[in-house]
Amino acid sequence: MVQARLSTLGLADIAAKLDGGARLSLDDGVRLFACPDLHALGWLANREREKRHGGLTFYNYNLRLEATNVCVATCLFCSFSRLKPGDAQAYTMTLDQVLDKLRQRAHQPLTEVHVVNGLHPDLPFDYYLDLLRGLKAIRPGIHLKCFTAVEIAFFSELYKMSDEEVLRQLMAAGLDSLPGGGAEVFSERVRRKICHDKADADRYLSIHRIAHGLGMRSNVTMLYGHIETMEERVDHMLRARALQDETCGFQAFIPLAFHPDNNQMEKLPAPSASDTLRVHAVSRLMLDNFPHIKAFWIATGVDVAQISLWYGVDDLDGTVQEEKIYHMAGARTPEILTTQRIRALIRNAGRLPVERDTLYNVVTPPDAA
Ligand code: V47
Repeated sequence: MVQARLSTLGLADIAAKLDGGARLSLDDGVRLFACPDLHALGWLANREREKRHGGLTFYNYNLRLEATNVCVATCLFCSFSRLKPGDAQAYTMTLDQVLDKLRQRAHQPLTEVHVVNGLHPDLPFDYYLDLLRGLKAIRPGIHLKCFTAVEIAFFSELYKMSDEEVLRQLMAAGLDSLPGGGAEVFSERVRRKICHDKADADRYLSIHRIAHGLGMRSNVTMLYGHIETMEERVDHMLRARALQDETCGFQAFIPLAFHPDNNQMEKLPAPSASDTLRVHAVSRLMLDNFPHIKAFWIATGVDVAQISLWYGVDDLDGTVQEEKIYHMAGARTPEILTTQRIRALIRNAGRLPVERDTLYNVVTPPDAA
């Protein structure tokens, strides 16, 4: 029956390509975005998801830390950054304040700390090295997923080192992997308009390439639902797919829904739930070499994240806690989801919850309580 619907929709050739394990093209991706039958699209994406993971759905026990929101970049979509250290609401935590966030959670079986910061013009490199060393000293086994490629590029310029040298020094201090932030939309047209004064797409991808070469894993994000075209979304996915062909270092692709409150793009509406489901589904279909498609529940909303588990998504990020970037941009999602709640929402969607660590080793299998 779905096959007949796909034929009526003019997508039989794409379904046949997927059946045969062939790759989808830019044109295929644009046609998928234009498909009015969201459920047919979800059916295709779910088939790809189940080929890789069956019903398994991954999450982790993590903590988000944002040590400073002082940032010299002027991204129009950002509600988090404050340009100058003296601005109202600008903050920079002392190292002890950052480390206390982890110390206070001694009772939590955390496996990951995810750190993202503004581009602070005045902090010494030692601040970041000491932050990594301090976090590892408190919890030697914890995985540190810290600093977007945009932050790495900024460090290279500020501290006058190559990107590789910056990464090597951070790794020696405890860095384990890179998060996917800062990718926005790779299109030069979009970047010129919404984030002209930070690392461009080539630099972002080059830093991930170097990180993979040094043995680290990373993620890629895509900020959608603002001024980008459907072609630009698919082009973004294809650039990520091309680097993955080279390095196999990416773990998850993470579409991020634009949140319009308290920023310079606040006249734009937030993306709809159907657009969110469509973006995740098309990501699963285009990114044949990415193991995981993640719905960041803070950004999608908990209910849509739950539904997305039938639209290509197999990962929900984690407990999160302390997130500021989305909550300052109007997110109404909770500040934390307990692991019990994540497991229940996965089960209630008819899927099997698996607690993973950052590298997708199983921590708690589906049949645990
Ligand atoms: O790069 C900023 C985005 C990103 C807004 O790697 C906004 O596992 C929507 O990258 N509306 C940072 N988005 C968060 C991020 C991330 C999240 C979850 C998991 C991982 C991972 C990475 O947040 C930024 C930017 O694209 N962002 N402002 C906004 N108003």
